[in-house]
Amino acid sequence: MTTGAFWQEQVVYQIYPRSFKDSNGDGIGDLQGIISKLDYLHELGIGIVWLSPVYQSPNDDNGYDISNYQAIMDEFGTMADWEALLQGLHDRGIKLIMDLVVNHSSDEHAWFQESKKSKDNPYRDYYIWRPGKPDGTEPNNWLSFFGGSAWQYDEATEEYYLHLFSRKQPDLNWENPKLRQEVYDMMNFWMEKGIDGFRMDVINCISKADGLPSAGTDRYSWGGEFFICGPRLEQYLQEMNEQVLSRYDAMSVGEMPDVTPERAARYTNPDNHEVNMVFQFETMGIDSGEGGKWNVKPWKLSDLKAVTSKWQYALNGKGWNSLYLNNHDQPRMVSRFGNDTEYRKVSAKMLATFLHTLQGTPYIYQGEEIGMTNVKFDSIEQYQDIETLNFYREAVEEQGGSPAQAMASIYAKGRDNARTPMQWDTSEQAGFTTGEPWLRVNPNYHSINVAESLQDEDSIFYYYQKLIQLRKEHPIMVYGAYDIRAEDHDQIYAYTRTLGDERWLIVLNFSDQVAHVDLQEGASVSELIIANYDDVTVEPQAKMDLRPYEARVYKLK
Ligand code: TEU
Ligand code: CA
Repeated sequence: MTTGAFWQEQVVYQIYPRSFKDSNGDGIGDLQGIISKLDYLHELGIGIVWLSPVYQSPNDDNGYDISNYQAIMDEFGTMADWEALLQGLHDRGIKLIMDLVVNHSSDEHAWFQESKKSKDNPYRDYYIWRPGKPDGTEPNNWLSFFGGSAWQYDEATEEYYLHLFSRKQPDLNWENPKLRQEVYDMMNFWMEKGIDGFRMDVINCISKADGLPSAGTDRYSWGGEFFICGPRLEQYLQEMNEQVLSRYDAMSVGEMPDVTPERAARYTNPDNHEVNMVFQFETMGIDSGEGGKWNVKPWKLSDLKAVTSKWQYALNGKGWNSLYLNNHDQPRMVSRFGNDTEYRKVSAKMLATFLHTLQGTPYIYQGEEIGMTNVKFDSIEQYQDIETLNFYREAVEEQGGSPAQAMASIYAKGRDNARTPMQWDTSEQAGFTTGEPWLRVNPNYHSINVAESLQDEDSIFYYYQKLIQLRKEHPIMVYGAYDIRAEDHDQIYAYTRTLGDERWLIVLNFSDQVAHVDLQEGASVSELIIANYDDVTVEPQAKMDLRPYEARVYKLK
């Protein structure tokens, strides 16, 4: 195992540029907007920024459909603005990692424009083209992540191309060494500009099984077994590492839907030269029933414990975990795993305590540090996200499902929950823009906003600041081994961390009721490191009562 790397010791902050800060009143967040908030990020204490895509894009999927990997999206600014952003971050000692979206490009990328022209075009094999079945139907039955077939027929050459996401996101063909070289050259272009690494979008989908077999016999079916962690994934990751990452002090985090801890332990083991860490999706799945994310079911603390423990134990001493409970694709964590009404502040702090006291690297998604919540817009017209709109169309218009039920799923799981503009202050549009925002602001910005948080000594913001500071002072928070305690308790999540002779005890109440717990380690507490209620005393005792969403971190004798 590696120790002492910046990507282990620093906390990452994710910026979704479209929703962070608009500098010119067009309603769209931009690079100058981010630049105007660098002191804010510095005050929080984070050490790395992950910037969601800022490249040229027709925005079918808000920048995750890239038409030019080496140009900045006009709406966000210019390359000079981007360079100023990098400089501004580095001046403050903050590193920058860029989003690398190379499972697919936009259909408006020059490569695809060429590729679709003819079967013998030199760019044909940059993408995955196949003839239809003899009866004219799709080459296989795979479903797209965003609903419907993963294949699109193209009249010009009478073949289909594969798109695991939207029709405007054709999959790149990683079997083609020329394509791979283009990707590495592009990555080196950004590394040479001085960035500090990459977050790799759905990177475990780049290797598809030979022959692209159908999944079962249904008309359409989830084909993940044939493209999740496919046969040549590790070969490609090692090649990318060799060609790019190993040549710099670069960080890499691979987004990997459905990855198992066993595989992740391999991919993140430094001996294998693949990636530093992965984003796993198991935690994000604990409130989904049969059929996926839109089938919302209540999550259970026992599942959160089981999944977290599995990942903590599996990677300890072998690889490295990334720690997150929300991002631009997921609902707000305080609404999902905490309580966004009466106990919003205290539960947001409890969840933060959880993330920052596990082994791994914590990721903060913009607005998490002020406890931003999910949103409920009145009608589907007010939503912008392609995944959400496709789901609604399929569920209601195509399958005749109830609009109220579809909206309930969207309220719980829709990606726009996380994409409403950052809430800066109480001025109109939450201080995000002087114009009309591209997506409505959450009406609760009058009480939840950055200005308020910076004035309140007891705010969620200052609690995060303290956690981040503590992490810099105590290697045990970063590296200590995790061990679960009182495993069967249905309100309390307790665990220890151990590094050398040092031991900490973390006790978290995940419920809105007082919880009683008996922990043998409680008898040897010697110091309170941090707590989210302000009157906790340090009394060694095995029996403890924790108030709703209470969090305590103790040092043990
Ligand atoms: O997400 C990949 C991914 O797995 C998501 O589609 C996820 O299943 C879904 O959002 C859960 O609601 C990445 C990006 O983070 C996402 O924003 C992109 O839409 C997607 O890839 C395609 O690039
Ligand atoms: Ca703007």
